[in-house]
Amino acid sequence: MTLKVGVIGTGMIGQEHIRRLTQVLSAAEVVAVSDIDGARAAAVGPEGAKVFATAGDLIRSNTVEAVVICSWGPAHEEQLLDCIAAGKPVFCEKPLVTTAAAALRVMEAEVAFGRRLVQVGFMRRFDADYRRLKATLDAAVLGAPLMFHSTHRNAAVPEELFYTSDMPLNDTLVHDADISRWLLNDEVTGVEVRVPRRSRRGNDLRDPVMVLLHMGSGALVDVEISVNIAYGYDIRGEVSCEEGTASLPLRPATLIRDIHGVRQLVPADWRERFIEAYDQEFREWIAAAGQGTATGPSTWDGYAATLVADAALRAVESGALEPVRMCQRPSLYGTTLEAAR
Ligand code: NAD
Ligand code: ISE
Repeated sequence: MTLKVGVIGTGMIGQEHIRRLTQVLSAAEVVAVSDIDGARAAAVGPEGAKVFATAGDLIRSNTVEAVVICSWGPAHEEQLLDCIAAGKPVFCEKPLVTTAAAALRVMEAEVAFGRRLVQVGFMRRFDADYRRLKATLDAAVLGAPLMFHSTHRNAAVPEELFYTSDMPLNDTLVHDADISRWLLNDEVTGVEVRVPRRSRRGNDLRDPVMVLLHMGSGALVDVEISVNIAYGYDIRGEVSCEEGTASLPLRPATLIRDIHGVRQLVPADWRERFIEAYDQEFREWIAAAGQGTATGPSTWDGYAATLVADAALRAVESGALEPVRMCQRPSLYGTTLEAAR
């Protein structure tokens, strides 16, 4: 059976996911596209896909069985609520939404529906390196995790993207918040932010930032977010445990030897670094959506990351340790982090 998919938002990652769904993966077909820039949707939609004037029309169309949301974060809430009202499985790019109140509204709607429909685009959980790192930690051969060092460097902010000083904290940090919860089987309870000397390359942007996540177990996570590091997209992670450390390998592995010496290539951007992770993320989404449901990162996980982003924005202003207080986890999302996966 081929899953008939509608894609909302046909910008950078929308186009990337359309390519993936049409050229890389089987079992899915993009039958519809929509974007507030209708001309763009028409230009990048695959041949035969219907262009809908609004996201709501696409979601309610009988030809669409499942939806992929790649619009801007502030548009996600309304589109998610429409998908839940229509009872359609939906993959939503991160961030789930941009405020905790909006996350709660989406969670309430999904809980009232009674079945998981939403998968959030935290692709790191599908990356083979992160999965091996998690398997090592879960095997507990190194003892308890004490500290996680997470480095999140972007070469540059794409010129076409409207990127503000809040976005390293409410758009980029959400990946580190989610992967920390997932790797450590823990929740974030507080956030501190320190702002060092600014990079001249960022113009007026608050860049870089250093974030400290306090986890419920007492473990600490330090996160470097740089969004104008020039040399490439560099994602690193190392966990210090009681009896050893476990790290992500440097990626990709291509090693060049020439008259300048020996060097390793750094991926250009998220498209290159996580290409296999996005493929796997969609394989698993298609399988669950075909059954009328969702697995993987949930609305609860999106809510947790949104609370961390909110706390980080408060912390950058206050300079203090800002608490993260989560509501009680609905049973739809399991009782532990493991069960919710
Ligand atoms: P983009 O600006 O290139 O594309 C966004 C598109 O959405 C634009 O074409 C815009 O016209 C459209 N849009 C905006 N509001 C809309 C609405 N209400 N209805 C329909 N279309 C609408 O941005 P992007 O980089 O493609 O990012 C899109 C989303 O994907 C963001 O939430 C971003 O955080 C996320 N993202 C995730 C990753 C990842 O690694 N998982 C990487 C990049 C972007
Ligand atoms: C982008 O939206 C992503 O999600 C990328 O994974 C992240 O590295 C980048 O900083 C964001 O802007």
